[in-house]
Amino acid sequence: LPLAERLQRRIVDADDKGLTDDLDAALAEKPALEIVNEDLLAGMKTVGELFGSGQMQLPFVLASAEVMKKSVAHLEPHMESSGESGKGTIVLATVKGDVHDIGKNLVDIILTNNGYTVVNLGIKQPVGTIIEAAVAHNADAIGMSGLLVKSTVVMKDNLLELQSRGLVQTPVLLGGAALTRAYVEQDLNGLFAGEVRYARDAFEGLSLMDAVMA
Ligand code: B1M
Repeated sequence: LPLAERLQRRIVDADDKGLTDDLDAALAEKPALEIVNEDLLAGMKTVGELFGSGQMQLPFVLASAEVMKKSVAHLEPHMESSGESGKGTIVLATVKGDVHDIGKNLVDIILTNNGYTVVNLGIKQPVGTIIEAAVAHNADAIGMSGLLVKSTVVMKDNLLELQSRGLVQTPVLLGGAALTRAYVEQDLNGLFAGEVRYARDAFEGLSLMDAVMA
């Protein structure tokens, strides 16, 4: 198989024997972030489709996720960094009830590499913890990630909680596969007195942070 397809297969088959050799070979051809976006994410997409259609069982999805994480960890030192720092602070979390963190951690890497301080709280974070961290770190923005459909409801409840505590001055960035731009920018924006924005991917997360700090 050509290298790009081999990397995709490695994610789908959770095959990490010789993984770093393939990643190093890919690094000789293109930037680390392109490898993530084009090859590794394509593999995860296939995993999601196979799982969604009942052709792959959960333990295998978990194994694929582990190979994805190993790959990102191997590529991370090669990712482009702007060399800046102190551009602003974001508190980032996967919302309550949701364990998916690969996307959130990519957002962390990309923001960190571009000069932001990221307070990454991890997975399954209740809104109270997110609020405490935002206050403690005097955050310029709050970022919430979640991939489950039920997480879109949790995000709505979290916004209402922020609002009831009067925390509407901190912009909120939302991302994750179950969200749509319309849900965030129309429905959620309509019920939240502050600013809530949708990030389709980690790069849009970065441009939204740049806009917040501009
Ligand atoms: Co889960 N899972 N999973 N899973 N899983 C999905 C999300 C699902 C769509 C699969 C499917 O059915 N096709 C489905 C959700 C269906 C629904 O809600 N309607 C699902 C399910 C059902 C479940 C369980 C309930 C299964 C079960 O137990 N029966 C369970 C949930 C547990 C829980 O959360 N309580 C579960 C568990 C797992 C694993 C643990 C096995 C594993 C996660 C491992 C981990 O993250 N550490 C897993 C995986 C890997 C997936 C899929 C296959 C891949 C997710 C992924 O990592 N994608 C996923 C299928 C899919 O997404 N279509 C699926 C790659 C990642 C880079 O993308 O996170 O979307 P993503 O991030 C993107 C953007 O969304 C954006 O940037 C990233 C790219 O640049 N982004 C942000 C994300 N967050 C952002 C925040 C921002 C900005 C951008 O700013 C704040």
